[in-house]
Amino acid sequence: MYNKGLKEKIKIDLQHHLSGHRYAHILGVAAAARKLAQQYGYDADKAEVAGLLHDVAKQLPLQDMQSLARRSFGDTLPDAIMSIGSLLHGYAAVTIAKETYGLTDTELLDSLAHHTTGAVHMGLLEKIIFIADYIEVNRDFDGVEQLRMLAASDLDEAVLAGYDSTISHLLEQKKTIFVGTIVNRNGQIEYMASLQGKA
Ligand code: DGI
Ligand code: FE
Ligand code: FE
Repeated sequence: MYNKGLKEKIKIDLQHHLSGHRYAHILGVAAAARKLAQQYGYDADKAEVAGLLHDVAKQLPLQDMQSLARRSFGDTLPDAIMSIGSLLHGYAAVTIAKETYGLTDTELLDSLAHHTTGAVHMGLLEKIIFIADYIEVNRDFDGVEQLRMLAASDLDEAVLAGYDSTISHLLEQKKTIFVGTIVNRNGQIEYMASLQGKA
């Protein structure tokens, strides 16, 4: 299923549709996702395919993203997501994964949908793609080295640090913060506290 033929086909399509910069980022995310999957015990080929597809819709016009997202999610997405390409591209990627590559696995599709804003309860592949997006080799922001180390030692701490990094960045830039991002960060903190309770 998640074999070399599929990966090569996706890569050729990406090269046709995306800038060199975005393509390099995607290859970085796919490699980082593969490595995290090996470390945390997930199907590495599936994680690599999710990495390859996470930003497949990133450079489409907003209207195209909207119609793609509607085909998978109908009218269920908040306006705040439907109206901003930077928040919508993961949901649009779900439809491309399904319609162009015949992928139906829920964990994979969820990891595409939620890679930008996370989700209240993320599964392992969702966390892997969420974090791979920050730590891939081409990323160069303050704190990226720390996040790489955290990802290697504790995936849940890294997820929380990922939310914090995005929120800090948005605060600094005086940008709107999608309320769901805050809700999802709260969910991660509550999940981590529940693990502590069980320890
Ligand atoms: O697609 P990438 O650039 O690889 O990364 P991404 O999908 O994680 O994030 C895309 C952009 O979305 C990034 O510039 C930060 C922005 N973003 C993430 N969360 C929020 C947000 N923008 C707003 N306005 N609100 C958010 O909550
Ligand atoms: Fe993205
Ligand atoms: Fe990305």
